[in-house]
Amino acid sequence: MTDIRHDWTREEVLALLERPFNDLLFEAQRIHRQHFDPNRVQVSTLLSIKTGGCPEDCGYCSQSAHHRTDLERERLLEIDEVVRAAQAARDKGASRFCMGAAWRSPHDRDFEHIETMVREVKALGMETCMTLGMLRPEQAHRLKAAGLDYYNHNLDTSPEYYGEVVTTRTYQDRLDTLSYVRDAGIKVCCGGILGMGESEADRASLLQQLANLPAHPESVPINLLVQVEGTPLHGVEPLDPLDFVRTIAAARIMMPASWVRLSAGRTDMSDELQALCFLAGANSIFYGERLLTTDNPDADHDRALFARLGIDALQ
Ligand code: SAM
Ligand code: DTB
Ligand code: SF4
Repeated sequence: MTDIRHDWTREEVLALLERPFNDLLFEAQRIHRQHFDPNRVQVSTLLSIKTGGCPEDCGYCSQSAHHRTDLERERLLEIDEVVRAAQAARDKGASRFCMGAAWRSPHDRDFEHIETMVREVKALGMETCMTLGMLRPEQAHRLKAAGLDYYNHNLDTSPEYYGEVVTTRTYQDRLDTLSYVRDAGIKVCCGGILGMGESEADRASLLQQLANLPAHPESVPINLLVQVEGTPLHGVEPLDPLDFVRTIAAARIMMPASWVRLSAGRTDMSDELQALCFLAGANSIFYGERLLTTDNPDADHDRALFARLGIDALQ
């Protein structure tokens, strides 16, 4: 078994990212097989429970009130709307339901409502995940008590590039919430976005941050930027797809026991590119036609892709 390390240096990560492609993928797949069944992929379905009007200024996001996008702002969904969406996702084969809100942080007045959502989705026999922005320690404890399995909170990019993308919060704010979530005993889902105009050194630095956290996030979403018209990052130079695959492979090598999620951006990827991502060690995806506010591949297409690749969805 490979060691679980928390002492990666920038040079080591850069050296990984720069290895000959075949060596890097071979090593990632070798390590993948020590920890996981290579032909099984976990599938989660997302739902935006509160859309748009967010006070944060994240340069990639359709939901920021700072940018002029086409998005309609919506109220917090009712419990029965969420439960119906979760049921539909479960019936289509998703085993985890991830609920996202366009908040800087949740208001205490909404908290009982949020707790009820967690309880009711759990009662359907699904795993639950939420992403609600920054939390205080007692809010993390309340979510744990309600039965929340995962909390998603991304570092998104390197500490060095962060200020180019978001100015309304700091990297340390993100790290603080991650520690409250971990300390409350909730599993951590934490990753980033590639293709935001960052350098290879930034990708190395993001991976170093993730792997050197006190515990590796149980789930590591690697998103490819979905370019949304009206956001500051619309029109940024696209990333070389092979560099996306390299980053997945390095994440697999550095966090060998974590679920690495091939996240946003799949509608811009060929089936063959996605197959390379699975070979590089990605073993979870978002499943269903919608991410939060943007499109995801059709469920039928994903089922056909899994069948072509001999992949089973994990139940
Ligand atoms: N407001 C909360 C927060 O930021 O933590 C939760 C929702 S936010 C939409 C969740 C994550 O979605 C972000 O951290 C970011 O990684 C990802 N995301 C948002 N817009 C994206 C885009 N256009 N392309 C790729 N990933 C995106
Ligand atoms: C994550 O890393 N990616 C998901 C989930 N965590 C919440 C969100 C992707 C959002 C893509 C853009 C949108 O649909 O608004
Ligand atoms: Fe708000 Fe989250 Fe979008 Fe940032 S990523 S603008 S915090 S919804």
